[in-house]
Amino acid sequence: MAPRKSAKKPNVSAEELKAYYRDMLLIRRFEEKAGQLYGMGLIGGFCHLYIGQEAVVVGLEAAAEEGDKRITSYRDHGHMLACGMDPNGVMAELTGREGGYSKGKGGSMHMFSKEKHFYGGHGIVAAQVPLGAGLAFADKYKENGRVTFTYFGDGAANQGQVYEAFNMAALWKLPCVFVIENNQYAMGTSQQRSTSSAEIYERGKSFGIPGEAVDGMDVLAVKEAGEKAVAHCRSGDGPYILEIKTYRYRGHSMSDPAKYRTREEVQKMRDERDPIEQVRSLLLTGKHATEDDLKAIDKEIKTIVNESAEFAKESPEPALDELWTDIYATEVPQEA
Ligand SMILES: Cc1ncc(C[n+]2csc(CCOP(=O)(O)OP(=O)(O)O)c2C)c(N)n1
Ligand SMILES: [Mg+2]
Repeated sequence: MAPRKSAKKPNVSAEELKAYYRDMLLIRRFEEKAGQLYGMGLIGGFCHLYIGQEAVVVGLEAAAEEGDKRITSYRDHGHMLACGMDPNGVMAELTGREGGYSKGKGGSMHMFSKEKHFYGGHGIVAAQVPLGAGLAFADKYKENGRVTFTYFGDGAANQGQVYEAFNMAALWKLPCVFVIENNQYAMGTSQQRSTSSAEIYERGKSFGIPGEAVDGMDVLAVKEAGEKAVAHCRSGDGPYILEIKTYRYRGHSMSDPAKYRTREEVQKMRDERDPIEQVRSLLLTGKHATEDDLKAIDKEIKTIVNESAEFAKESPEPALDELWTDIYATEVPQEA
């Protein structure tokens, strides 16, 4: 089945469209700044950028309601910004500072926000999938009507624990939207080289889990599919799979020169499918916004991102005695 696309004349207000433009631009500019800070040696450890995939989280957040949960992999900055976490706290965690979401002790892959119902940030491929099913189990148990978005990649979709989670989620009718962010690569391995089926969402069929493929460069298509998935889960019908076909413009992580694909392939995607440009064009051609309106949004985003970088540079390093907090051990050992 061809991936879901949005209608030619989408039924969405100018305010909504502008909000999606703004939210995607925030992620794009934030990630560009993170890339710069990494290059300057201010960010250590792993750093996986989300540039190119912005429409996935922004579209799905548009379909979410207050109290819904989200959990994802290490490529997590976009998810945090899209659910409303503070850019200052995210950037300061990247630079390993006290003002970061994990007090500078977690870094790029390990941030959480109970307030925004964001459950991480997980470095082990697919490990978040059973955890997401567990979050959905808790909500079902509490009968609170909440839904969990469990994000994972095309590479992660080949992990065994995904199918154990599918089985339990289907059996217990858990309110979980399994979101496969198919960006076509798992590190340097393309989907064609690693994955037996072209349509990964179809694997849900053997568990009785419905699903569909979605054009992940089209934020309105993602929102529409997200609304369908959420309604399914909320009505008590169990999990739903969204395979969102997207693309990452940068390497797997900051240390990946991406020699496994051509520059032309990336450039073509940027030129022809960019999710932010698509919304920009909808706004202008539909006369929902003027060039000046968009410039004002660009300026606002630039200010937020610059401020987050300043905060992330100025926030102090964590104090040494913080090494003993937020860990399982409750007592400081007497002898090291
Ligand atoms: C269990 C496990 N195996 C291998 C790795 C190394 N690894 C990190 S990311 C990755 C590729 C995952 O690709 P995908 O799920 O498509 O996510 P993407 O990076 O494209 O977002 C691999 C193999 C790991 N972190 N955990
Ligand atoms: Mg991938």
